[in-house]
Amino acid sequence: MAAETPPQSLVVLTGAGISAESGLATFRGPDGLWEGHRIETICTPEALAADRALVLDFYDQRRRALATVAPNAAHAALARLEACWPGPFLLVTQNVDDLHARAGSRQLIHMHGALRSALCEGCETRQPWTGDLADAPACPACGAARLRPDIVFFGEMPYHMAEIEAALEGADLFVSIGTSGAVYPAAGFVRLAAAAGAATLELNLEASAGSAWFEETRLGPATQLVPAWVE
Ligand code: BJW
Repeated sequence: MAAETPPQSLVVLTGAGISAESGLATFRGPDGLWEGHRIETICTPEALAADRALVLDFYDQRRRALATVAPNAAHAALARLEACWPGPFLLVTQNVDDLHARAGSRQLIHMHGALRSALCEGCETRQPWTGDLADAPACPACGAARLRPDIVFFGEMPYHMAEIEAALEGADLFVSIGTSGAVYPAAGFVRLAAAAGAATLELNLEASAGSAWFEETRLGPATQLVPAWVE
């Protein structure tokens, strides 16, 4: 009797490119500067300490912008894929928007944090947060310390790394969508997955810093490439 083939394990990584056609700016494209600042200079613990108002304003503006955008065909296709995928499935996003969840994705890790969440600088409690942080009261949990954006700054450890690395080590297929491959550790995921024996596919508008590591790269807008790959 032939042995049954086990269901394939899939890990998908997404970046800012998947939300670009929903109207959210990417970081390193032509519209990637915010009031003259690069993300590498705003998104650091040092910047928060030196100019707290600037950093809070940056994230307050982006949190408000979430109310004006909606998931696109690429987010929707990934949610459909998860619903019918027969094996282990994990969607890891570097994005701090909530468009994957609003499209229906559930096996989802926000490795760089979330705009609609606040982190206490004292007790490190996280709580859902939809308003501005610039004028937020002290942390409701400990009543003492200040709240900051629940965002992984440069030099800080991305969230859920052990779970992500375990999924990559067991993956049969790794797919990267709309990310430049400029920021680690996410930029190294393709090499971890390939070393574990996974097939690797990149879907991006243009060739990225990591393209050479993928077995296959398909170029085009995510709203076309992702539904075409999923169906
Ligand atoms: C489309 C499209 C369409 C457009 N359709 N596609 C030297 C060497 C190596 C590493 C380091 C180094 N010095 C420091 C480091 C580490 C550092 C790092 O990587 N720095 C680099 C700048 C070199 N990393 C860190 O500090 C991280 N922590 C860390 O490493 O901890 C230690 C550790 C050790 C061991 C294991 C684990 C950890 C933390 C990184 C935090 C990143 N934070 C940010 C901001 C927070 C979130 C936010 O404000 O939104 O995360 S930076 C920013 O870049 C954001 C993104 O998630 C991230 C990646 O950007 P992404 O998504 O790729 O966007 P873009 O704009 O770069 O690219 C968009 C792509 O889409 C492009 O390719 C377009 O072509 C494409 N596209 N339209 C399809 N319609």
